[in-house]
This record gives sequence, C-alpha cells and structure tokens, in this order.
Amino acid sequence: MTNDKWKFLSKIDSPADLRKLEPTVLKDVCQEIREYMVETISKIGGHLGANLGSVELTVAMHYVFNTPKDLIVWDVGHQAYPHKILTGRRDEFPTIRQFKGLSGFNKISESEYDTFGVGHASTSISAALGLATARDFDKENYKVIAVIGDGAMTGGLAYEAMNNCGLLKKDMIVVLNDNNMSISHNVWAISNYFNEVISGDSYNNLKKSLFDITQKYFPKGDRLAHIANKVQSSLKSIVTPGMLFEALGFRYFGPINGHNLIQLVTMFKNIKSIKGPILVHMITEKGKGYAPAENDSSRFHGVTPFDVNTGQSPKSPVPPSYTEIFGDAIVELAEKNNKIVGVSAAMCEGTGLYKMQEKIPDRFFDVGIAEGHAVTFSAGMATKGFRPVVAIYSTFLQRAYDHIIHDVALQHLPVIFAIDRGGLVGADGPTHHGTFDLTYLRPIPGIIIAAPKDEDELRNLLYTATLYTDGPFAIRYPRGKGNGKPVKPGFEIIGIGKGEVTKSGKDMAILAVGSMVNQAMKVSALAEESGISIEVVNMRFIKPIDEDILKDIASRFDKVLCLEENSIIGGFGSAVIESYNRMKIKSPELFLKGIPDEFVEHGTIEELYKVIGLDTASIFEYIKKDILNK
Ligand SMILES: Cc1ncc(C[n+]2csc(CCOP(=O)(O)OP(=O)(O)O)c2C)c(N)n1
Repeated sequence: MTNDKWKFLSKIDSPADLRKLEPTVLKDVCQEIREYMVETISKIGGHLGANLGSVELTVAMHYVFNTPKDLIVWDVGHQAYPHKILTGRRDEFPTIRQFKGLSGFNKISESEYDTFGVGHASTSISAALGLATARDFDKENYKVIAVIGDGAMTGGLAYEAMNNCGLLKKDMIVVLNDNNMSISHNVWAISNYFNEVISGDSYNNLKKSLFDITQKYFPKGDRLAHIANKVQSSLKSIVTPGMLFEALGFRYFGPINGHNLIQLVTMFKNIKSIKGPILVHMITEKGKGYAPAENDSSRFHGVTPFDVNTGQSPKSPVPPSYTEIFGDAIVELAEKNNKIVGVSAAMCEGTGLYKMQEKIPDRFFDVGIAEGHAVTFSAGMATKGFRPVVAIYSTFLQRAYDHIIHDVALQHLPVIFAIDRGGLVGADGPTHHGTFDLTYLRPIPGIIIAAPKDEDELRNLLYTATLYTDGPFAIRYPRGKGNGKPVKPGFEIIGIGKGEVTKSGKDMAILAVGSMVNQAMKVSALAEESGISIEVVNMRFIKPIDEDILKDIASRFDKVLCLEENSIIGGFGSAVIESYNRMKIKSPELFLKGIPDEFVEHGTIEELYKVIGLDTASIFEYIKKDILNK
C-alpha cells in the first residue's frame, strides 16, 4: 500500500496507530477506507453495502475503545471489513473470501480483534453477554460492545439476550446500527415505531435542545455528564424509542447520526464510563458514500465484481440458477393453487421468493431473520389446509430444527421445505456451507427428503410436494445451476421414493443424490475412457429410499459408491447402509463419499471439491485405488 495514495491508511497497522491521530483527520481515514473497499470489492466481489455504512462507527469504536483489550462483537460479520482493515489485515484485504485468504466474516482464529466467530445473524448480544460474564468472573476490567443491525434485530435470539442482560445488569454496550435495511427492505416492525417517534416534531425539538446540552456539558467531567445523561434519559423515556430497550433493562442513547464522526466519538467517550447495559442507537445508510450502492443497496449487499464508475457488473449469459428455477416454479404453481403460500426468512432475493413477492404479494411472507418462526408460522397455516412453502438456506434452517420436529413433523403437517444452498456454497465458507441438512432431517419420522438431479426435476419434485398432504416434504438443491438446459414446460408427478438408473454399467455402481448425480455421470464418462464401466443411479429420494433399486443393485454389483454433497456422517450413504441392514439382504461392499467430518473452508466450489476429494478427477482416482484396486 503506497503512502501517496493512502496517506493515512498506509500507516495504520493496528487501532493503536489510529488512536495516535487527531480527531480532525478521522474523516480522511474513513474516506480512504471507503475507497479501498470499493476498489477492492469491485475486483473480487463481496459484501459492500453494509461495510460502507459501518465505516464511521468502526473508526469511532476503535478510536475510543482500547481494542483488542476492549472487545467488539460483530453480528453476522458481513459489515466488519473496515474492522479488518484497521486491525492489521489491511494488506491481506484483497484476498477476502478467496481460497486461503481472509474470511468474509469474523473468525477467532484469524485475529485477536475478532472476539467471536460469526456468519449467522442475531448472535452478537448473546455472545457479548457471555464475554461480559466471563470478564466479571475473572475480575477483569474491559468493555464489551456488541454491534448489531436492525435486520439482525428481527431475530428472537437478540431479545432473549437483551432480556437476560437486563436481568444480569452486566456492564456492556449494544450498538444498534440501524439502516432500515436487511438484505432487502427490513421487516422490523419496531422501526415503524422508531420512525414515527423520530420524525415527530415534539421529539425533534426536544432532541435538538438536549443534544446541544449534552454536547456542551459532557466534556466537562463525569458529574455533569451524569446529570445531563439522567435528564436526557428520563425525558426520553416519555417520548422516545428508548422505552422498549429501557423496559428490557438497557439505558438508551440515541438515535444519533452514525456517519457523524465527531458525534460518534463524543458519544462513545461519554458512555464509556457508564456502567450497566447500554444501547446506542445509530442511524446509518447502507452503501453510504458510493452512489451506486446507495441507490441499489440490495444488490450491493453482496455484489459480484463491478465497474467502479458505473457500479454495473458484467452480464454474462448464464443459465438460471436453481434459485431462479424455484422462484418461477413456485409462482407458476401458486397461480394455479390458491392454497400455496411462500414464506421467507429475510432471504427473498437469495431464495428466489422475491418472484412470488412481486407476483402474488398477498400469499408471500417475509418474516425477518426468524427461521424457527418461519417454520412454526407455516405449520399453523398448514393446519388449516394451506400449503406453505418455506424457502430457507440449508445452513439457516439449522436454526429451526426443533420447529421442524415438534411443530411440523410430529403433527404430520404438510409443510414444504425448499432448502436452497444444500452443499458447499463457496466464498461464504464454513458458516454458510449447507452440508448437514440430510443428516439432521433424516431421523425425523414421516418426512420426505428429496434432492433433484437437475432443474426439471426440481420443478417436478416441487409440484409433487404440493400434492402430498401426509406430512413434511423437503427438497434440497445446491447453489448455482444444474445442467443449465432450458426447463420443460409444465409439471410431472414423480413417484415418491423412486429413483432411476441414469446410466447402466457393469463393473460397479455409483448411487448418487442431487448435485452428485451430474458428478457421477462425469466420473462414469471419464472411467469409460479407461475401460471401466460404471452404472450411475439417481436415487432422488433420501427418504423414503428406493429399496427396489437397492435390491437390484445388490443383485448385480459387488462394489457400490454412495455419493452426496452432505456430511458423510448420517447422510445419504448412511441411509443406504441402514436400508440394507433393515432389508436383511446381503449388502454390496459400500463406499461412502461426501463431506468429511470437518468444517470446510472458503474458496470457489471447484477449489473446495478438490480439497475434499469431490471433484471428478479425485472421485475417479478414489474409485481406481480404493474401490477397484487398479
Ligand atoms: C440466521 C441467518 N439468517 C439469514 C442470514 C442472511 N443475512 C445475512 S446479513 C442479513 C441482513 C442483516 O441485516 P442487518 O443486520 O440490518 O445488517 P445490514 O446488512 O443492514 O447492515 C441476512 C438476512 C444470516 N446471516 N443468518
């Protein structure tokens, strides 16, 4: 990093360097961070909007608090790029989200400034409370600050933590970074209440005079600061949003402009010495300082490489992803069946349900970052004959496990789970890989679990699921596209629990599900070149499993490879072993390949396949060496 282009940033190797600067130049530091992020992310893609919005608050926190002794706990971590840049990772920043590079989120193993690992939303207040409790046990003296967005505040965990913190009265600060946006428009009901109060004349007049008072008196010492605070908070409790947080045991400060550095620094300095749970509410703008991101903050939440001047990403003619295919199919089906309802947990774009939101808004619900609620809410509708389709990423559905068992399956309710991002997701890494769903769903009695081999099969499985009324039906599909062929018009019913032989062979068989069917076909083609004949079976259903196919395979093959993009432990391969055991027939020698018993890092899916041996060449090598002993 050159000194002439990055006058300040080039000299900031840690927050200690930041703290040596005069407050007057912090604005320039922020400007350089913004430029550095836009320049870098325009080349490699990544989260941008939230990071542009968090620049000032990050600089102010590291300026005022004594990090890393004082602990900052980020929520989700997608807005922590300025934090990474300021905490010794400036030069590595261009490697972010790439194989062997910096993680896109906070990670304890990456830096002493990353106090808690994140990726999933709404954890920061709970984790910070845990850190504050540990600090008090250890009789140590440092600050703990949780930074949480208004989107993450739609998650129930945040309130569980606040309630607990209010009772424990721990010395801790929650910074509420309120930009009125989640990935798309936020559905936080409380923000309507904030907006009403904040835009009201009486509050604004009061706030203006109070802010003048506090600005004037705070710097003069603790006693006056204390009095000013008391006046401010007691008056506020009558008319301001603070009421909600105060009821939970927090002292409320704000709302303040989260881009006004001087105000932020003053505010943090003032509250630093106040004990007990504090909530600082700041208003920020997603995408702040880069016009294309300000104007299209949903796209710039997570963006592919783009032209800095225009903000446009090159459009290459790629076939639609499974997500898009699902979005179109659900609209098509819902237009014909008025019992179908779409439910998303703050992921309208990511799951393709935005299409339903646009076309059939009255049967679409975005419930916020509340996966458990999404499932139980759907179960409620299902009791009255509706056919809710809950579209949630595999990784986030982990949050709703008990809801699937207790509220849906136990009551045999026909809720359809559209599980996107089943398998490796790439750059988001281990917090987001969807590699456990087959394992966690399989033991649930009565659930149907299917994985389409391609786009047509996704459509047909979805159609089949809408006709099935005996209980839950889960369809898991990967990130990206399948075979990329245009889909066939119309829908066909697929026999539940029925697989198909997609290629016959003599030397051995591969039983595959979902994305791995295509991979198995490629392996089989590769093997053919070496004179090895491999049969490929698209098992399609993980539960119920096609026992007729398993019997037939056992009668014709000695060696069988089970292939899946899910944890080997408890996944599809395990289902095959259990089925042979249950059927009491002699099983062929079974080999299981899938996600090993480890957390897979981030990188492109192709790179990661190689790491875990799921790329075609590695699978073929494994077959030759370990299965056929050639
Ligand atoms: C449990 C869970 N569900 C969904 C997501 C996907 N997600 C990542 S960021 C985000 C929006 C967060 O909004 P907010 O906290 O307001 O942060 P902002 O991006 O607006 O700064 C969502 C839904 C997630 N990370 N975790």
